[in-house]
Amino acid sequence: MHRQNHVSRRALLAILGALSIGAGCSRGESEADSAAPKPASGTEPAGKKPKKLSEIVVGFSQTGAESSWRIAHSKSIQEEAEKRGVQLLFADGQNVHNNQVNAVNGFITKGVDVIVIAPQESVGWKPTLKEAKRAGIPVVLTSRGVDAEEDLYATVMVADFVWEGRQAGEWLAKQTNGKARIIELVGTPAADVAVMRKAGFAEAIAKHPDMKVIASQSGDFTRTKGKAVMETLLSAHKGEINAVYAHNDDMALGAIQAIQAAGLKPGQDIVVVSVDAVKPAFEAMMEGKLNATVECNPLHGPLLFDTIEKIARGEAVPKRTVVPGQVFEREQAATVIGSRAY
Ligand code: GYE
Repeated sequence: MHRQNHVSRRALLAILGALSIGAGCSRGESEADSAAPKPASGTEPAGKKPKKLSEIVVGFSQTGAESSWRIAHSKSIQEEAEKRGVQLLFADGQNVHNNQVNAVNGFITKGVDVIVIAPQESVGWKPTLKEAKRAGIPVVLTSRGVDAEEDLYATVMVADFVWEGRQAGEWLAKQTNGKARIIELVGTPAADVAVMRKAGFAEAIAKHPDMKVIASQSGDFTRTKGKAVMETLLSAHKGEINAVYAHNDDMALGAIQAIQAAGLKPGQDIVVVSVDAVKPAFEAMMEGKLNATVECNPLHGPLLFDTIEKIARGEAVPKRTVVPGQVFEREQAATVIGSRAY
C-alpha cells in the first residue's frame, strides 16, 4: 500500500538540512565532530524535522526487460519498495537511452525526492545528472555505472565486472588447457558492464597464447540477438569454434540454441561460459549445454532502500558498493538450483 501524499523536494532538503545542520554544527565543535561525514547528496539544508522513508517518492528509470537478470533486478526493487511503503515511480526505458533521459528529466520536473537509474548506456548522462543536482535530488545508480564526475551521483551499486570477465577467462583456460578458438558475445557496447567484462576476459586469456577470440560481436544482452549472432558466426567460422564466452546467460542460451540447430553439441563440441547465474542457466547446466556461469546478483532491492534511507537522513553512504559473486560449474547445478533466489 503506497501513501498518497509524499514529502516534497523542499521537505527532503529539510531532512538533509536538519541532519547536515546537525553534522555541520560540528563547526567549532570537537575535532571528531568536525570529521562527521558530509551528506552524500551534497544538497544544502532548509532545517525542518526529518521524515520517514515511507513518505519519500522515488523515481526509478530501468533499462528495460532485456534479460532474466533484469527482470529479477526490477522485481527485487519493486517488491522492496512495496514492503517499505515507498512510492516508486517505475519507468521502463525499453532499452533506449533517450527514453531513460526523458524519464529522469520528468522525475526532476515532478520533484521526486530520490532518483534511481539503471543506465542502458553509461555515456550521455552528465547534463541530466547536473539538472538533478541543481534541483537538489540525490541520484543512486544501480546495476551499471555512468561516465560522469562522482559528485553528480550519491552512490553506485554494481558488481566487479572486470573480475567477472577475468573469472570466465580463467575458467575457460583451465577447461580447455589453454587452447581455445573463442566466439565472444558482447553485451550492450555503450554499457560499462560490457566494456569491463570484455577487459577482464581479455586480461585472463592474454596469458595463454593458444587462446584466441576469433570473433566478438554484440548480442545486446538478449537471447534473440545472441542466437542470431551465433548463427551467423557458426557459418562464417565453420569447424573453427570450440568455445563461447557470453557477457550474460541470456545471450549464452541463445547461442546454445544456434549451436544445436547447427547439429553440434553445446557444452561438448563447443564449451560455453557466461555471466549472471540466473535460474535458466542452471537448467542449461543440468542439461549439459552450459559449462559454467559467473554469478552477478541482481537482488539489489534491500540494499538500495537501506541506502536511500541513509541518504534521506543525510548520512554518508559509500560512493561505490560492490555486490560479490562466485563461479558455478555444470557439476554443481543440480545441488545448487533449489536454493537459487532468481
Ligand atoms: O549482466 C545482464 C543485464 O547490468 C549487470 O545487464 C547488468 C547486466 C546483466 O542485461 O543480464
